[in-house]
Amino acid sequence: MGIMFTKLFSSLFGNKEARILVLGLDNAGKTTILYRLQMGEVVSTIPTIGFNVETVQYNNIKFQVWDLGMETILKGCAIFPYKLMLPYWRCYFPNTQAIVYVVDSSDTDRLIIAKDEFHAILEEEELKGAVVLVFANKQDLPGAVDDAAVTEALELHKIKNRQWAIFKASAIKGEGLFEGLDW
Ligand SMILES: Nc1nc2c(ncn2[C@@H]2O[C@H](COP(=O)(O)OP(=O)(O)OP(=O)(O)O)[C@@H](O)[C@H]2O)c(=O)[nH]1
Ligand SMILES: [Mg+2]
Repeated sequence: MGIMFTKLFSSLFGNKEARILVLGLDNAGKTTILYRLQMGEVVSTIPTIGFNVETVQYNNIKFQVWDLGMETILKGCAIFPYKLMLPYWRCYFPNTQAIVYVVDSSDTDRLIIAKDEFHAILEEEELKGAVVLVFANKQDLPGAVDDAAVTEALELHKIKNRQWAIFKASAIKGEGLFEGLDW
């Protein structure tokens, strides 16, 4: 009876929950996006060591957002650190409904690394069911490429059997982020 009531209450008041992983190369803007969504303001960030987890309430959905600072330990390493770090983060992957992949659209030299690591993440067994939202972030910077260029660089059209979308964003200006969450 209690469970029935909780379910009825949730369906009436739309108390849904979603677990989201925010991933991307170091310096992409993951932590800035997390706090922009949570507090509606820009916080000054330092490279994340470990992870940040926050709850963001939006449109009757409670998003539990995990911002994994995957790169920090091996930053500057010439090999692909994400792939090395994946085994350490796997315990956070189960029950993830969405992956938010953040790209620094002005860091064009590293788009190829961003692509490689993105596809490595998509291969993860526990993340096979998660939808993918890509933020082509830092659109406010002069050298930033647009969403079409990021789509091509990340080879998003190769994604099979899951929903994906890409949005232009500027975490600093607060643009594009809620459009992504709406999706
Ligand atoms: N111009 C501009 N700068 C941004 C934007 N988003 C983030 N930044 C800046 O980029 C830098 C890195 O942002 P973070 O949010 O710390 O990046 P991160 O992805 O969490 O990095 P790690 O924790 O190292 O993995 C900071 O100086 C931010 O202020 C943006 O949309 N535009
Ligand atoms: Mg961070």
